[in-house]
Amino acid sequence: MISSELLKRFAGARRVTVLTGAGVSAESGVPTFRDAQTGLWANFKAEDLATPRAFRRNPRLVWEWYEWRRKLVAEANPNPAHLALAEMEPLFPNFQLITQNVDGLHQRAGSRRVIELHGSITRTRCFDEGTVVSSWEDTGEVPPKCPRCGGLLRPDVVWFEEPMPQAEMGRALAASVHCDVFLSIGTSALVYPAASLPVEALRGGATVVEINPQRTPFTEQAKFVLTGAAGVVLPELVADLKRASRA
Ligand code: BV8
Repeated sequence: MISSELLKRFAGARRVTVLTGAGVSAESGVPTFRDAQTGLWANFKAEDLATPRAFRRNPRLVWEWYEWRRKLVAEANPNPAHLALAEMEPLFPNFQLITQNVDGLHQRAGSRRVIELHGSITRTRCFDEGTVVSSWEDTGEVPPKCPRCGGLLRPDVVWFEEPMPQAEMGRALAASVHCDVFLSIGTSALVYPAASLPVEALRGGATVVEINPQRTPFTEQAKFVLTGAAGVVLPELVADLKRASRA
């Protein structure tokens, strides 16, 4: 049940900012980074594969890991959490969704105002040029080569120890510092600088809400903690918000 106190904070809110993590895609069957890797990836940790060093050391292994994830995501569907966030967007004059996820499921659920802090595995770029490549000749080489410069292709994501995309980070920071309500959903709050956004929202005076079945390092700083799965809590929250807006 969403508390009347929290619904009151939403009632007075014009600017709502949401940060999502891998937990929002968990109910779509996309494993989170905290989940142990399965199958042939069981012996690898995500943090050890999602780095430029790993790619330089073994480009084929890293490329094949992303191919496996790309297929998983292509077969996945947005779940009630993604759909509820898409329904929440038009309820507020100024709504901004910031995601750490690279699966593109928010956009497929209908969310339009999405900042992808860590890029997207639905896009591929040249490791050397840094520019996105939309098609390439399948010569059977793994990873495939850039059609322009012959460099290796890589997923268009931000790896650990790679700098954040400046524009996206700037917009995410502004949307976090200047908002009335900030929702931190399905994130372990362990990866920086994304994990600093809820703290920036607190500093900016926002009502900060955490939605997660588990506690995180941020839980005790949150003003409201909704303990549960995003796919259960968010549809209930959006139904209450819609009911309140009709009252
Ligand atoms: C940067 C894309 C600076 C790739 C990702 C040394 C040098 C430089 C930087 C560092 C360094 N040492 C540490 C750092 C900082 C580093 C970092 O934070 N490391 C961590 C490991 C400590 N950060 C970086 O490197 C960042 N860059 O700092 O740049 C710089 C400047 C100049 C030059 C060089 C560097 C870049 C970080 C981006 C990494 N890329 N993703 C890919 O996806 O393959 S991060 C990746 O992991 C995800 O995107 C996500 O952000 C993160 C996982 O976090 P979560 O999303 O929170 O998911 P997680 O699995 O952790 O948790 C799931 C949660 O869901 C849990 O809480 C669970 O309870 C909950 N849950 C489960 N089910 C549900 C649920 N919740 C709701 N409903 C459910 N049903």
